[in-house]
Amino acid sequence: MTFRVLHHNQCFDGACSAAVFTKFHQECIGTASGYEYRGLSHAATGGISDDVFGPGENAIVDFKYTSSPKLTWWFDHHQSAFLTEEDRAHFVAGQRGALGMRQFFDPDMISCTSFIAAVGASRFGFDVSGLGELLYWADIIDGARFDSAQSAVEMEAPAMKLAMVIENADTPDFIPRIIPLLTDMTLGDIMAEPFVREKISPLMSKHMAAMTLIRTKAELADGVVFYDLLDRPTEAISKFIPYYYFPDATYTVGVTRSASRTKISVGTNPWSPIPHEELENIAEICERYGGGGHARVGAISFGPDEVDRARIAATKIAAELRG
Ligand SMILES: [Mn+2]
Repeated sequence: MTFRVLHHNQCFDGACSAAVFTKFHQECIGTASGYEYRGLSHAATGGISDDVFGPGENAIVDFKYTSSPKLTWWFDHHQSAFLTEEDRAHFVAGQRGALGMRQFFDPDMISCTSFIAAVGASRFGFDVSGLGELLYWADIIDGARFDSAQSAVEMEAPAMKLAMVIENADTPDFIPRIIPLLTDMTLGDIMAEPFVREKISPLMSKHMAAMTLIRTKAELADGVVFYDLLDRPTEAISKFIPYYYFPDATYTVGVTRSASRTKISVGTNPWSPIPHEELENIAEICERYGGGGHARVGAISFGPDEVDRARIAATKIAAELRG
């Protein structure tokens, strides 16, 4: 039966997680006749609907837990993986039985991709020797471990351009087409595929426009860059642009909207000299407003018509981080 792999949508680590999970499952478990992919996005309403699951086995990778009995495999590394304490308790209870070898959670892993590879290798004898480039870049990109704001924003490496193309995927068949290539080809060769290559130059132009927008609209005060782009719909803006123009900033709070949602993005400057233990926990702040994420970056989604609510919340979060 076809195995459905549900992955964090429009996310480089989500796509790489789906690819590495598939290779792992094929080589170490081998019970599926084929694999299909579907992206999951954070909705303002929060939960995962049972409609997303297929009739056979289902895995969720790099995305929230759900107590649905349709979920068989699960890998996540997000601090906010459990929507409720009931979900967490359900996961913990499952760990004592057979699901302990099917469902895995470790918020200390940099990327879900390297988490799947590590669990596969240590518990199932998965051979990860051909996955070096993919695991390296999943950690760099998902962990925001770039050498500099310049390398993150100027995007010279093929992995960076591929991540941009995945983050901006505009049709539901695009990421499922890329996933099987990720464990089969080098990232440079995937970039050269015509269906991928044609996406790059329009996105690079938008990226340049986003840079101009942040340069002109963002303001730095007391270590926090704030930008409000609610006057126009904008597509995904690289979270590193603020630090390219404001290298002395510690945090960024930005509020943007698209046709489907209004979004607050909160981040920490990855190149900040401030020791980690002195930084605010961004996931905790976002959770208070109904969002989530990691210790260093997080987000809160609102409905497309909740512009005022989002603006007020963003202003409060910026004030909190400044204080
Ligand atoms: Mn991830």
